[in-house]
Amino acid sequence: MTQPAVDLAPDFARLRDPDRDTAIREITTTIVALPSIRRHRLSNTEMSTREFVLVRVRLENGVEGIGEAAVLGGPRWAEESVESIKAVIDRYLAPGLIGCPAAQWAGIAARMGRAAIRNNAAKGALETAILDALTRTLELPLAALFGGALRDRVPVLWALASGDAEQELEEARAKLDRREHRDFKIKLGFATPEEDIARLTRLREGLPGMARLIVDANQGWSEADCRRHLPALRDLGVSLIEQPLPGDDYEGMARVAAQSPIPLMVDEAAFTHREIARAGAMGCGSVYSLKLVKSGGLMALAEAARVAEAAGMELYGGCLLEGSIGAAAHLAVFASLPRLPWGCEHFGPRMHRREIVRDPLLIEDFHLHLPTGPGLGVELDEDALAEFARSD
Ligand code: MUC
Ligand code: MG
Repeated sequence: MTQPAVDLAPDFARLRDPDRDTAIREITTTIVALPSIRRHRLSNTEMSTREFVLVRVRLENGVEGIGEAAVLGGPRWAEESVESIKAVIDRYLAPGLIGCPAAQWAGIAARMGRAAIRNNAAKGALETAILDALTRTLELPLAALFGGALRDRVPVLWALASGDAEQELEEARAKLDRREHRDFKIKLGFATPEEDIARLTRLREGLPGMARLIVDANQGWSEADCRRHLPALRDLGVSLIEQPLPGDDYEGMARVAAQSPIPLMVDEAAFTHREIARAGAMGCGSVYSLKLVKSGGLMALAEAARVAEAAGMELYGGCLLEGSIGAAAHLAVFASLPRLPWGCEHFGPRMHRREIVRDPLLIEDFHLHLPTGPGLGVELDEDALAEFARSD
């Protein structure tokens, strides 16, 4: 494990009056639409263009921070859409934050909590941009706010989600050949369970170099489907089953988990700390997928990791297909966690034909590398942003 060099002595000379210098002067939001490299299918949504909201925050000292609010194909994976995120930030969150010092980020999170319930993607992106601006001011990497990076790279898997086994085999072989990914997550639930198993069998046979195979049914299976098909998943060497049942079916998840030879991962079922604690206590799964869009802030994401572990769940670095901005935000937290046994799934930066940052995150030797530099460590590409900003 390589220890990155982190300068823990901020240049306070640049902050003669921290509250005044880091006061929020301006918050802007832009909807961005990036063409994907291929169609990405989930049980309840699909997309060929990935839309997200870019949040920009400028402080009184002139420093700018950025954040990304992700959705998957409209208000389908969760209730937020890019339009609702933009409206909630512009109208309900941003006005109350103008003049607030970024240096008092706990107060800012509390203010956002009072201004809007849930709307976690909106709050998460806004907090990211504020913390990016603050840590750029302090000339510290964002991870310093979470105790500092314990690792400079995290294992990263790739998701196979076109539904066409032959295309998926070709895609996975290219990832293996380039030593980018050797763990794969197969999206299930948009076909029948029998078709899912046939596709998985083909992928398992065709990918002898695959290390770890996990599946995500995105709430698309029933309890009976699980009982019928778990033995086949076990025989195919599946390591983890993510959210097979509807998110609110805690009892069903607990019954399936109790009988399953394969660990279950809790995803859509648990957003809040209380939901995480409850899912763990009820035995709904033994792994938890950490996501900014569920926690509603990076501070809350770091807390969610502690709650999940205390409730008996191992940690998995989840995503909502964020690009490099959102992935760098997650990485700042993931890198500071004492344990992250399942690595992460931030393959999103490679899902677009082009990104809106000048320095997309590096995936090499099966790992996603923590960017260096202050703040998030990624810089906006204004030309790309102008090209892909949605005008309507
Ligand atoms: C999810 O449910 O995990 C993350 C990767 C992917 O393919 O879909 C997302 C959402
Ligand atoms: Mg999932």
